[in-house]
Amino acid sequence: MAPFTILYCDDHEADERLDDDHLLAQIQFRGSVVAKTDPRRCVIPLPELGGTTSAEVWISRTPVQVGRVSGVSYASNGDALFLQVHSDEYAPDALQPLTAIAYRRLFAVASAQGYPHFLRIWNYLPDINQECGGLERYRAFCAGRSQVLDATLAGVETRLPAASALGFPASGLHAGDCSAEGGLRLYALAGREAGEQIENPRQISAFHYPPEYGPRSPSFSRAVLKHWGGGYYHLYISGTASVVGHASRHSELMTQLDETLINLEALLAEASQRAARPLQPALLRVYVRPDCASTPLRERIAQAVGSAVPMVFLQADICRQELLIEIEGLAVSAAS
Ligand code: 3EB
Repeated sequence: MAPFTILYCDDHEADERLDDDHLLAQIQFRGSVVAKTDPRRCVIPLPELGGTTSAEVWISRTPVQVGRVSGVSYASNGDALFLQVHSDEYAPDALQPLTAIAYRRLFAVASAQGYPHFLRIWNYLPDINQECGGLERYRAFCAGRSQVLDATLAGVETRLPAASALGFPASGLHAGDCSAEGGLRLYALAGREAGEQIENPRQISAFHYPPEYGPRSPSFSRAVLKHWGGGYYHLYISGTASVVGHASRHSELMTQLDETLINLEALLAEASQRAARPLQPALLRVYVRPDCASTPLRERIAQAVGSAVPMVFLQADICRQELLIEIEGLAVSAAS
């Protein structure tokens, strides 16, 4: 068996799960502040489409130990480490050094805990598309991230974790301001041994994007295939959008969705070949820009992946202005 499984549940169940020492992590999607703090609980300030409030929970096979050091909260179960860091932004035009510091802390804590291999990192930041100090904030974030990953990962282009990077509007923002609210929120999964980096044959690797997308290209892999032993595989799928080669394709939501689904299918085929067994989507997280309706999206995605795959729809700003939708998720081998 894999050392943990991932599922979606409602708010109430998520609260109750905090009493369980087999809870490895819990990701809550919501705007409001949550009273209970717990190293395993991570709040992502993205509202769900349709007003429901769900959470993602990682359930461990064995009991979990938790801790907090250097501003990083973590939980581990002997095979996998969950960790998170939230950095306030005192100066919104200093996102690059702030990102670099957050990444250094994550890597230091993961290594000290004995889980030096990052499999998957989630990144959330306010006003991701806003220009600040002459550079779009997403691009400043990418610069800080690559600075640390290039220095930390030996053979960086074959060892990159899967990732997502999404934005949310900062509250109390005045028109034209760069915001200092909300802060940078990262959470991650690390392992004792490395996973296998997977790239998408339809897409240029993000770390090879040409300079028109920013001074430092985005340091992430399209997916990471992790063999947890005994034929059990997890495929951690990065945020996948309507990008072919390095270019964004289509201006309409539904056509972007179709292209995204083709990208996901190609990625799954590539990973299944590497694993020498079929990998099936187990759950999907769909990010859409605000004001998009989820119903036609849900139907179309269910057509492609099957109606049994749980999905959560979140409002978010995608890291390229023109992209309207991005899908990430977990795929597993038959009996994980
Ligand atoms: C793309 O394909 C879309 O910077 O970590 C997707 C997933 C995207 C992760 C990141 C960016 C990131 O380039 C954007």
